[in-house]
Amino acid sequence: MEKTFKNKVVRLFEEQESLLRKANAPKAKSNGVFEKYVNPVLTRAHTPLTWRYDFNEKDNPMLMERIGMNATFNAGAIKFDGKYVVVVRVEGVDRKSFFAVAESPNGIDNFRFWDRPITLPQTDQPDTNVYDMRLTKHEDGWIYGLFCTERKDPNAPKGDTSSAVAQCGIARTKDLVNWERLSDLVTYSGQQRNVVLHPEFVNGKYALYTRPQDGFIDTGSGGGIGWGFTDSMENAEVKEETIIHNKTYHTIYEVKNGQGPTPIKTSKGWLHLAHGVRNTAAGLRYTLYMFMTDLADPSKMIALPGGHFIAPYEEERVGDVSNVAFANGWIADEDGSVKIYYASSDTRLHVATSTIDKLVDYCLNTPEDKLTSADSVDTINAMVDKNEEALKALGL
Ligand code: M1P
Repeated sequence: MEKTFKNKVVRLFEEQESLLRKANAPKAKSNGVFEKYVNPVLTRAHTPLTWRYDFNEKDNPMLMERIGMNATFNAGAIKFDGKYVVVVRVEGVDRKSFFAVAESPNGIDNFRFWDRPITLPQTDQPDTNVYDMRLTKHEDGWIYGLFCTERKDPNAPKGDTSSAVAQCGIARTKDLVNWERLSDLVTYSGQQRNVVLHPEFVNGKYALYTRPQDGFIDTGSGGGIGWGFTDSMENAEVKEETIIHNKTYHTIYEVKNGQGPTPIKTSKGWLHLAHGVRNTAAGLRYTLYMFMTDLADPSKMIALPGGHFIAPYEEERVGDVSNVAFANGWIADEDGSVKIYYASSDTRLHVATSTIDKLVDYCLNTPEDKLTSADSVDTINAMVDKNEEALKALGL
């Protein structure tokens, strides 16, 4: 084909189209709890070419990318108009994250970004960076997006150009296109990240999962998953936070933890997905864990399976921030299937599939972490004892 400018443009679109239409398939091996998939569902190569290239031949005769995209990760998720919709944290090469909607007909592949990123209205204190939106379809009729808004620390000493303050930004929408920005959440903790709105009123109030922290990276005396109430989402204020799941020595949530997506209601309790962080000689390791809380009191823990649920393995372990699995979105369908959108190493977005029945069974029947090696060995031995009988009964 003649290498005219137009031909080169056509080729770019064709190449991207074949990526966008690529079918996904479950990985060959599963632990029986969930299936991971062969391909990530969104990478930086999936971002629209019209965001990145100037297709005016006069202005860009060598057809070079003008606005680079670095990563597509940590996505909120919702079923909307029959489609699987994710609100993705897209990070440009300028390090700024922003939100963009992508949709898929089946939630597994064929994800396609909408034409433009979300235009997020500002408060009177403009955000420097925004990320990790949790979507909650609340019983008040709005879809809320709670996210982290990051700004330079006004109290940083002169010359300190990296200290930041994280707080919870709030926006709401009915169509995922037009967003109304509300005031940032007020709490009486130093900083907040990983704040999530519970989907139902609790005692007539809006209920929020919080993550109080003293500093931007170090949570200091904070770090657990908190719980608090606000009378209204306009000028939301949580006066008191109660920690419902604390960070704990020698666990996968030793350094900090945070609520993932909006919990899912089941007949046996609320299913929660969260992330836990531990330290290693190679830096922090982020994995995902699950727990269940009481139907009538969503702050009351009723099951806490030990260890991680999803961890970054194989190629997932490497990326901009290696050794990270993070999730702030999942979708439960009416047939009981669940799609979990998790990101690996702050770089790309994946899906894992399971069912409500499996996740409830996982939460209720996985042994707890009893916090010592000796107890872990006892737990394994109890399983071996039980299996001697079970395998005999199977004639094996
Ligand atoms: O880089 C890993 C994650 O770090 C932060 O999570 P947390 O608030 O628990 O420390 C967030 O910036 C998150 O986006 C990121 O994936």
